[in-house]
Amino acid sequence: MSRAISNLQIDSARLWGAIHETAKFGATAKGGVRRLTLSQEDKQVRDWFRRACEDAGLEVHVDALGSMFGLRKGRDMSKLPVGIGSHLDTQPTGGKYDGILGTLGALEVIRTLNDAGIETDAPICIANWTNEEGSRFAPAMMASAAYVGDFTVEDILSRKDADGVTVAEALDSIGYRGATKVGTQKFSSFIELHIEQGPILEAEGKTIGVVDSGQGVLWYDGKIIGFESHAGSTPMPLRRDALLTLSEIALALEKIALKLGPNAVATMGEAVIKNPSRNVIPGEIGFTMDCRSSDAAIMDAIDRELRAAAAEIAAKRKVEVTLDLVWRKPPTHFDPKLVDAVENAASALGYSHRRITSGAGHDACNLNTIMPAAMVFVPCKDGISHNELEDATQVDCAAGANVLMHTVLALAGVAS
Ligand code: HGY
Ligand code: MN
Ligand code: MN
Repeated sequence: MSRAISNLQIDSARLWGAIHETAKFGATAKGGVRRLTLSQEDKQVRDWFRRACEDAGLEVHVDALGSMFGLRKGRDMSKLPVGIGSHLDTQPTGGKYDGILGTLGALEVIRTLNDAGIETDAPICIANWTNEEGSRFAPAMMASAAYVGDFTVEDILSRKDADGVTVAEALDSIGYRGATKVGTQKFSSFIELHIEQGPILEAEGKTIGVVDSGQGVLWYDGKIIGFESHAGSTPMPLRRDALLTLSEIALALEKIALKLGPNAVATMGEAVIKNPSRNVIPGEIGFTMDCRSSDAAIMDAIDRELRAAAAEIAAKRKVEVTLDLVWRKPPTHFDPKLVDAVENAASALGYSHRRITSGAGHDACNLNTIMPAAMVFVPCKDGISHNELEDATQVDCAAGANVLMHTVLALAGVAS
C-alpha cells in the first residue's frame, strides 16, 4: 500500500460534525437522544443518512425490514463488498454515540476515500441495521438476526410494541418498508465501529478495543399471576401479592448473577402492574429480564437457577410465575483473521489498543454467524452508555474511524 494511503486519515471535524448534527433528531433536554426504532425521529435520521449516502455517490437500497445499504462500487464488481456500519436507533434515554458512531464512521470512510480519489478493488457497502436496540420491539439486533436467519421476516414483521403497533405498521408509517428481500445484500465480511459501553479502555488508557468476542444474551418475558384484593381488609398471610413476588425474583436474579459472576450479569429492566391501584394488592405483573455471560455453560446455569428460584418463590407465595425465554443469543467469537486485521490497522496507525470482549450485543455478533465479522471499540466517558450522559471524545471517534478505514482498505484492496 502506498505511503500516501497508509497515512490516510479521515476528516475528524466532518465526522464529529455529522455525529452532532444527527443528534438533533430526537435530542433530549438532558443532552441525550431518544430515537426509538421506526419512530418519526428515526425517519428523520434515516432520511438524512440516505441523502448523505446518495451525495457520496452510493447506490442506496432498503430491505423489507428497513435496513439501509449504501454500495460503493469497486474495480472488481464480481467480488462481494466489505460491509461496514451499525445502527441509528437509540434507547429511550440513549446517547449520541451508541450505534451512530459506527454508521456515521462508515459514511466518513466513504467520504474520505472519495476525497482521496481512492478506488478499492472490492466494493464497500455501508449499512444501517433496523432496531438494533430491541427497546421498542424485541429482540435486540432484530433486523440483522432476521438477515442471518435466526427469525423469519414474517415473525419479525408481526412483533408488536407496548401500544400494539406491529413492526410492519411502524415501517409503513415512516415509509421504510423496502422493496429488497432481506438477505439480498451480501458481504464478504463485516466490521463494526462502536463505543465500548464499558469502563475498560478508558481505565487502561487505551484508544482502540480490538473486539475478539461478545457475551451471549438471554431475554425472558415473565408473568406473575397473584390475586387482587383489598389493601386494607386482606390479612397479610392470605395475600398473593404479585409485586412482592416480583421483588423476591429480582433479588434472586441478582444473587444468581453475583454467585456465577464475574462472568455473569443480569437485570430486570421492565415491570408493569396490570390495573395498578394504590389500595389493591397487585394481582398481575408482566416483566422482562436480560442475562448475559461470555460462557455458554454459565448461561445455562443462570437459566437453571433462575427457573428453580422462581418456582420456589411461586410455591411459597401461592402465585403463578411463567418465564418465557424469548431470545437466546450464544456467545460470539469473532473471526480471528478479521480480528488480526483490526489489530494490524490499530498498530500501523500507532494507536494504543488491547483485545476485549464486548459486554453489549451488536449487529456484528449476528453477522458473524454467517460471515467473518469483527469490531473496533473506542472508549466512552466513565464507560457509561444507554444513558443520556453517554459521551466520547472527537479524537477517539476519529481514531476508531481511521482503524475502520484501514481495516477496510486491507480487506477490500486498493485498485488505484
Ligand atoms: O442490548 C444490547 O446489548 C445492545 O446495546 N442493544
Ligand atoms: Mn449499539
Ligand atoms: Mn445500545
